[in-house]
Amino acid sequence: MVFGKLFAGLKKTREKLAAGLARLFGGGRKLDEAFLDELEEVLYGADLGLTGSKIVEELKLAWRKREIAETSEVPAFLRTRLLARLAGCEGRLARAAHGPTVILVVGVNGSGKTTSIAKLARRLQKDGAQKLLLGAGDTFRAAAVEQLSLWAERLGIGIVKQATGADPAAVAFDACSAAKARGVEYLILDTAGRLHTQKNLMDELGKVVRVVQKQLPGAPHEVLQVLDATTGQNAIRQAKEFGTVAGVTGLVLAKMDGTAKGGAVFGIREEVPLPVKFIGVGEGIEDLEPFSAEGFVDAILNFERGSSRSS
Ligand SMILES: Nc1nc2c(ncn2[C@@H]2O[C@H](COP(=O)(O)OP(=O)(O)O)[C@@H](O)[C@H]2O)c(=O)[nH]1
Ligand SMILES: [Mg+2]
Repeated sequence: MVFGKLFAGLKKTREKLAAGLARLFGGGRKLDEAFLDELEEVLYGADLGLTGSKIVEELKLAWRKREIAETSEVPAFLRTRLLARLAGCEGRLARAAHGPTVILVVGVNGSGKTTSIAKLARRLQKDGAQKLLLGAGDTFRAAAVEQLSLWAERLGIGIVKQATGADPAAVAFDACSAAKARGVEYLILDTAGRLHTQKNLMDELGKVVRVVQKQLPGAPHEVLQVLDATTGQNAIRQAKEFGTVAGVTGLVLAKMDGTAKGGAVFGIREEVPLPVKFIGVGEGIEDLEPFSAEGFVDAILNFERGSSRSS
């Protein structure tokens, strides 16, 4: 079940946050300044950063205006305000009106790009896509092409590749031509890891995008930036700095299972208007979940489905 996997993948973040919240809400305490300050600390500890502080400010205001009087009303307030900040995030991908839908995957080294591509391909297959094609655009390392080839083989889908050191724009060109010729539904292009500060590599990425655009007008339909969720604040910075340069359309937060820093999603939303589209919850081929704001917030707050939600 979708909900189950997302919930399980957020275990570490939930444990961190829920333990603090349980302590706060467990003791039959009064809603007062001290309570609100402690709440802010708990949220801060779960990497909610600025968002946590802002929500506690909103809560203080509501409390002073007597819109809220008791601690029992706080969880629902938190939930509503957290959800509002994730508006627009959902695990849907843009599609080409006709012809291949092209998804370009970018990000820094080791963030989880190649693995996320395999998982995404698997998910598209399960959703009914018959013809997929991968493009081995990380020509920097031989191992990268091998890694993607292995996944393609396991998934039973085609891959376009060239020798190590080849121009990634040439691979993109070949991959687009093949996608058109073979009537492919989805073409997913891998890229080498790069930092937004590496000008030549960013230029190279620009060239890949231009080649794709020329081959298939309207493409790439998605440019997904993969972020390593375990890096917390660093992931937030990467989203901010990279997104503007590379025309990113959505984010994939990989390795969410390995971190208690899931709250960084909110920090990312504070900094960039990009939607979070998928989260990685493990190393296996099935471990990619479409992002759901409700699923995410309920999982980290430990709200059970059907539990009291006054909003
Ligand atoms: N636990 C966990 N590991 C992941 C996840 N996504 C990727 N990884 C691991 O992160 C490492 C780097 O992934 P890779 O896809 O090669 O990164 P790339 O350099 O960006 O292509 C590999 O060991 C992956 O198995 C995830 O969602 N959860
Ligand atoms: Mg890779």
